Amino acid sequence: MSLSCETHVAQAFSEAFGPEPSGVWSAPGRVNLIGEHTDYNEGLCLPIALPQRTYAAVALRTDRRLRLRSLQSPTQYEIDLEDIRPGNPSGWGGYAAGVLWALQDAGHQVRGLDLMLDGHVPLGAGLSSSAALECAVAAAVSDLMDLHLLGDDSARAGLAAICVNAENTIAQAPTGGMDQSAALRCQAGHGLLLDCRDGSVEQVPFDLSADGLALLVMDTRAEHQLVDVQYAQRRASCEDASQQLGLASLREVAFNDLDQALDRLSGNRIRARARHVVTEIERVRQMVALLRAGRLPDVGSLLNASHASMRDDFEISCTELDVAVEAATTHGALGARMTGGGFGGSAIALVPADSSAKVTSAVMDAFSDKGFATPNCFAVTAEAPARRDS
Ligand code: GAF
Repeated sequence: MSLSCETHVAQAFSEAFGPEPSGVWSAPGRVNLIGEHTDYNEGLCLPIALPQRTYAAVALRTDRRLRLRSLQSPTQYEIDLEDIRPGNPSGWGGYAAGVLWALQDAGHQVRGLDLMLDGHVPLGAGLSSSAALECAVAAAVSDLMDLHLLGDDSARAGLAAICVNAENTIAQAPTGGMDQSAALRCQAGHGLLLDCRDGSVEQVPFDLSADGLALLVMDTRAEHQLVDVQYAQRRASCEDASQQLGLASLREVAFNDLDQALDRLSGNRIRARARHVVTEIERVRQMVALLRAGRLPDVGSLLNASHASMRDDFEISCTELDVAVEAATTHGALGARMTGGGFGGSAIALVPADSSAKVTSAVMDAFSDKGFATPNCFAVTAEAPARRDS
């Protein structure tokens, strides 16, 4: 009989540290259904929490030392809370230790801890394994230190902001915050409509089985160079565009005023970046309206338009992602798009459930024809946010 994920990580904790952990917490990876590179533009996005989760077995210590272990990495960390700073520790330890640092930065009293991680969110697949790690650790620390940050949505919004600070400041990744909100604030069976201007959320029904549909993740296994640099460049271009327009962010450009706004920007490239953001926010609105009207099967063209916008205007796709989307849509998917930061990682396809196998094999064949690595294709549903498991 196979062990549950909770039992497995708890046993690994005991083998590494001796006693049993105080408990096990977990947080999910995410796919974003639509609304890409909108979060740092104060826009809208619509992620779901994945069934794939990262598990953290944790016990508090009486001193201020952190001992960090992972079943996915031979790297071990031992560090005092006082020594955590931007870039230190580096690697995955920065995401875990960064959460302790950010909790202190937010004014909470924290202590040292022993931590064993077991990550089931595919790494490097653009499915937010790092946010899942941060949020599993944050959930554990909140419970163990009685911080009460895992309660209602407003408490969870505060904890998400702390995890974003950890990622931006200690792990030094200039990301926008969607992923931590997804891991902490999504609900099963729903997409999370996140308004990144004021942090408010709405739960939008996302019931694939009611319509006989499935959502396929196609992890291309493509990892391209300079992803971090490219992400930062896109962010800088958006800031440049909003500055040229004299606006706080591109969110302030109304969709109906897009053409006039584009006329006021200098350079085709920056116009294309702004066009992606403004049209993508509008696509989120349209998709939410369709979902609320019970018209999930009709969202395919929005997914396709989103992909085209990321490929042509925001230029964050890559050949592998384009091939996956093209193969899926020509073999029965209702729509498909890359998801996440881009330059590799995963695409998603909305498919009739009885066409899943056909679409998957079409994608595999297309990759094989091109000589690409074999993609990892699997169906996902909208699942629960970060929680205590045992
Ligand atoms: C990555 C980032 F972490 C998010 O903040 C978001 O910008 C996303 O890329 C693109 O939508 O996942």
